[in-house]
Formats: sequence, C-alpha cells, structure tokens
Amino acid sequence: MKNKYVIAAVALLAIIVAVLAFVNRQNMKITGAEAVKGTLLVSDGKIEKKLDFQDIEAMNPVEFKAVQDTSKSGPEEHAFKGVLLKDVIAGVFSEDKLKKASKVVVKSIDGYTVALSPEEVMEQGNVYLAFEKDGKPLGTKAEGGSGPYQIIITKDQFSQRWCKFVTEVSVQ
Ligand SMILES: Nc1nc2c(c(=O)[nH]1)N[C@H]1C(S)=C(S)[C@@H](COP(=O)(O)O)O[C@H]1N2
Ligand SMILES: [Mo]
Repeated sequence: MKNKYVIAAVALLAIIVAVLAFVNRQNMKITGAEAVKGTLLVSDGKIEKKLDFQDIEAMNPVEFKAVQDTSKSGPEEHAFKGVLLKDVIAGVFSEDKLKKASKVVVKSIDGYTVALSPEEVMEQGNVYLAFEKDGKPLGTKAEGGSGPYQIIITKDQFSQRWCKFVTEVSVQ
C-alpha cells in the first residue's frame, strides 16, 4: 500500500519537473546552436528581432578599456571591442524606446539574467555588448570563453553584472 503512494509521489514529481523544464525551455528564445553563432534577440516585450554577428559588427564597434575582475584573476585592465548597448537597442528600436523604459533585461545561455537601468545604459562609454578581448573573440561557453557576447559595464567595478554568453536583450 505504502509503495503505491511512493510511486505516485515520484511520478508526480517527475511530471512537475518535466512541465517546469518545458516552461523554461519556452523562455529561452535562442537555441544553443544560434548562441554559438552569435545570434542575439532584441525585444521590447512585443516586437522581437533576431540579429546575427554581422549585424552587430555593422553597428559601429569601438575599442575601449575596462578593469575586469574574475574568479581566476584580480582586477586587470583589458582592451575590449564591442558596440554600446544603447546603439544595439537604437539600431532595432530607437533611443526614445530606451528613454521611456523602466529597465533593460539581459539574458544568457546559462539562464543568468541581469537588469540594467535605462540611465546607466544611456551613459556615454559605460555599457557595451563586447565581442573581443585583447584582440581575440571572447569565445563560446564550450570553448571556455565568455561570449560570443559579454556585457561590459566600465563604471561597475564588480563583475557580477558583466553578463557572459548573452543571448537576449529586452527593453521593458
Ligand atoms: N552568463 C553568466 N554571466 C556571468 C556569471 C554567470 O554565472 N553566468 N557570473 C557573474 C559573476 S558572479 C562574475 S564574478 C563574473 C565573472 O565570473 P567568472 O570568474 O566565473 O568568469 O561573471 C558574471 N557573469
Ligand atoms: Mo562573482
């Protein structure tokens, strides 16, 4: 008798796990294969646009320096190349969209999510979508890298919000 309940409970848990996994899967709008190619989804909650690496490269990339602190190194200055996040957003929507937003949410392939304020995103030379570090591509998660894209916040000395493996940028 008792066994029956145990089996029923296990079966129920398995169903719940499967449903939650499915729901989470629906939340990931970029597949792993797209992510390694550098596909980026930019959305405003209604309109969604997929950009590829060539689109990002065509958006006026700049070189800049930032002090990076990781679990493997202390604070070190590195040369990065990327596009200001506000230019990525302006390239799909407009600067105006950003001015009226309450937040910019960045998601990555491992589910890591960071929230940025529109004010900090609009600051000159602060928040970048980077794709090169010290003259080399950032590399994918599988390659032990931090890309193809990583958010670099030059005015934020702590690295928690320097979101690696970025797949989605959502202006809300
Ligand atoms: N996608 C993603 N980005 C991330 C993280 C993560 O787990 N996933 N960790 C954050 C944290 S806590 C730090 S300190 C920096 C550097 O992490 P690393 O030293 O593991 O590279 O990346 C940040 N960006
Ligand atoms: Mo961290």
